[in-house]
Amino acid sequence: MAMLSFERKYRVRGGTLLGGDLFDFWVGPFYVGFFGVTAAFFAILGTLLIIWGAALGPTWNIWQISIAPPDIKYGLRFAPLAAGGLWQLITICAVGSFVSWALREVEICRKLGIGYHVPAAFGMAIFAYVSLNVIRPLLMGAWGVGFPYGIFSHLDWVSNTGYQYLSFHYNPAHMIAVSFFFATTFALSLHGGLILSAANPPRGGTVKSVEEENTYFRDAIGYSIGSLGIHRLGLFLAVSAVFFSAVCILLSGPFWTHGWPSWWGWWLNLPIWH
Ligand code: UQ2
Repeated sequence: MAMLSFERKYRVRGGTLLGGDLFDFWVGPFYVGFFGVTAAFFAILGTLLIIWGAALGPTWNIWQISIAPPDIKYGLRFAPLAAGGLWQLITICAVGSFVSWALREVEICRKLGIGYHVPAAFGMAIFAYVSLNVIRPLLMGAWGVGFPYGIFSHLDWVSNTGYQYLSFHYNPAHMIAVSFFFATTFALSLHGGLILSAANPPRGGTVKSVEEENTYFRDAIGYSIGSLGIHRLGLFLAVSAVFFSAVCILLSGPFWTHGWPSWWGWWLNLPIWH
C-alpha cells in the first residue's frame, strides 16, 4: 500500500464505540475494531451457510443456485434448515455484517473527526434490505414473503412481486424512487462531466479552476449550485432514491393489497370529474 507512510499520522487511538483499546489496531491497510471482528464473523459464517445451502442442490450453476425463504405456512417461526431455516440464518448473518460494517465506519469517522455522512448513507441501504427481508415479512406475518438468495431467483421474485400488484409502476412511492434514481444519474453525469472537463485538459493545457466550473453552468442555465452544493445534492438524491424504494415495498402488502393501478381511484373519483 503506497499510502501507508502518509496514512500513519491518521492512525490515532480511540473513537471506538465498543471494545475500548482491545481491537483498536490495523491489519495491513485495514482498521479492525470490535465491529471489524463481528463483520468478518457474520460475513464468513453467512457465506459458509450459503455454500451449505448450495450443496443441498439441485445445481452448482452459479446463475441458478438459490436459497429460498421458508414456505408461508411456517409464518414467523423457525423453519427446518433445508426448508428455509438456512435462509433465516443467512438473513441474520447479513443484517449482522451490514450493521457491523456501518458501526466500523462510524468508528473510523470518530477517529478522523469527520462527519457521519458515509455510515448514514450506508444506513439507508441497510434499511432498504431490512425492509424487504425483515420489516415487511414481520408486518405480513411470514418470512416466506422475503426474497430468495440467488442471482436469477431474486430477479424472478422482483418480477412476480411486481405482477402481484398488477403494475408496480403505478405505485406512487415507486414513481418517486425511480425519479430520484434518474435524477441521481443525471446529477452524477453533470458533475463527472464538469470535473473531467476542467481537471483533465488536453496535453500541454492547464487545469481550470472552480470559477470556470461555476461559469459553465451560469452561462448554460444561469445558475451554479457550487462545488460543495453538488455533493450535498448528490447525497440527498441518492439517499432519497433508496428511501422511497424502501417505502414503496413496505406499502405493498402491509398497507395496500390491491393492484397499484386501482390506488389511483382517489384521482378518478374526484368530484371535479362528475
Ligand atoms: C455546479 C457545480 C458543480 C457541479 C455541477 C453543477 C461548480 C463542481 C454539476 C451544476 C448542477 C446544477 C445546476 C444542479 C442540477 C440539479 C439537479 C436536480 C440534477 O453548479 O458547481 O461543482 O458538479
